[in-house]
Amino acid sequence: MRFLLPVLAVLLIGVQIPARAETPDAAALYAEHCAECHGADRLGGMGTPLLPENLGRLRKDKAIKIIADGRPAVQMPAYEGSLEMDEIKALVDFIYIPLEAVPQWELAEMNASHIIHTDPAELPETPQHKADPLNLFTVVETGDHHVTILDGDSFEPLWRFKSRFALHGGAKYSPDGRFVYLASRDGWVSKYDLHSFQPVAEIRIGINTRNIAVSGDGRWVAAGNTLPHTLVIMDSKTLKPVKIIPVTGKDGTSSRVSAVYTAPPRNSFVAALKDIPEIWEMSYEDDPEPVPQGLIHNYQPGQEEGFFDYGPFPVRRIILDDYLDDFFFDQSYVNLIGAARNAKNGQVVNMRVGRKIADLDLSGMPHLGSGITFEYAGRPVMATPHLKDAAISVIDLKSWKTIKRIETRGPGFFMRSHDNTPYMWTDVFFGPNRDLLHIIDKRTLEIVKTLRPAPGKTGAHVEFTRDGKFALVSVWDMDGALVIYDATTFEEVKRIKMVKPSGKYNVFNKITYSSGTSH
Ligand code: DHE
Repeated sequence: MRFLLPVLAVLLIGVQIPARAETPDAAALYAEHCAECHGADRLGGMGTPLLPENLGRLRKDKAIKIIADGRPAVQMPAYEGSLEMDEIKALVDFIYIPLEAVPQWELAEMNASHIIHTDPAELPETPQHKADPLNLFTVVETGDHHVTILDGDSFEPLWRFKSRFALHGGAKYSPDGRFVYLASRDGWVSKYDLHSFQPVAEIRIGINTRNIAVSGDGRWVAAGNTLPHTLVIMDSKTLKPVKIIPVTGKDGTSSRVSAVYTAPPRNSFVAALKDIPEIWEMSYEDDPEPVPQGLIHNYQPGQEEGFFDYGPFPVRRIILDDYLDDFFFDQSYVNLIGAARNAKNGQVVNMRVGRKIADLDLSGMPHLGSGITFEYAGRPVMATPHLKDAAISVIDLKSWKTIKRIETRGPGFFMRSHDNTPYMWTDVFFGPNRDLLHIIDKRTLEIVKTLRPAPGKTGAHVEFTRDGKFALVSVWDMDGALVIYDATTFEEVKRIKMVKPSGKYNVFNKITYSSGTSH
């Protein structure tokens, strides 16, 4: 008993957890937990900007849930357990406070950032290296923000250079494959010469950027921003902006851009928008037809002003009943297949008639930017992984019905194939099996082989050589590698050390818009 009393006293004091007197210091919490990815100034970095202008459609209770549970699809960790609920709520209140002044990013700011590294007139006419210029790969190493240009025949790195911080999205090439354009999440667009391995030009066209596209005729580069809400068209030679298009709906709502792609047979750029249920198409023809902005039957003669958008790059709006997050075209570029992240269905929009023509059974957050198309049983089909389902959906591009859901060992991010291989490859990006890659036979839609390039490390993002004979895979780790497989025997042929390599892009496959690769 003599010993028990002090023990009891300690226990009693111990169980009285003092309530935190002070309210959480949201700014300090933000600096500690969020700034690294979302930017010290909340303007975005690896993660999206955290400003009321960008959180528009996200309710506060949903934001609380996201911080508590995390968002595995975007690699955001869960904070429940490491933060108290009042701290999470304070953080949410903090990110909804408008900045005193959101930095402007208009023509003046863009021009002030513009750099010409090499005068385009002084670039050599022919390649200054012996490699096949159309079988080069641009490999993005996100771990230390570098890019490696790899010879696709010898698999020897030819040039490694420091890139802008946090490149995201596919590398885009000029139609002849000579120049590569890269975009960073914080708005930098950079152009490099693959004949002489030197930078040509750079410009910061936004504070936070989604992605870029190069026109089918090679004359223009388009960028879609999330901050500010703009689409920017640049002259591809110098990257000088030629048009800034504010992204505003008919009711005045402004919107982030979800993605912009080029549609070569249509001579246009096409963009999906995150906060306005519209698709925008911008013709890059020399003398484009003016595009009506109102309902044609409301048109009164003499009402031209404000009723038509006159070129260059006039905006044709296709009105939808849902927002689109990401999309993908069929090989004809007539049909756009889109998905909204929260929606249960995908939707098919016919670009000729300018309206939705079908819904798709696509739950589980399909990652459509990674979709591929091929022939199955004499019919065109598409296949896409899902960020939240352990499955690949295969959809008939004529009937728009799902013909198979191929069960996988976990949700995947990327998928690839090539016209010269009967197989498609996909990763298992999330979950305990993230070190696996599946190889699926396009003729049977069955998994025929599962590879594990580096046990315990994410194996992801496949790309084929120009001839389709080899498949290159990233070991997505700081102590990572690029692993090259024989695409017929699935045997490893080479392993090159790299620092968290992410995407890799073969010049030929990209410029020919191969059905097995991203466009
Ligand atoms: Fe991506 C491409 C959207 C998170 C790596 N990603 C794309 C594209 C879009 C997109 C619209 C097509 C752009 C293009 O090529 O022109 N990505 C999104 C998201 O909405 C999402 C889920 C959330 C976000 O933060 O933006 C997202 N993406 C990621 C990542 O976390 C990844 C894995 C790592 C990273 O680098 O940020 C990632 N995304 C990639 C890669 C591509 C890509 C490697 C190019 C794929 C290709 O083969 O073309």
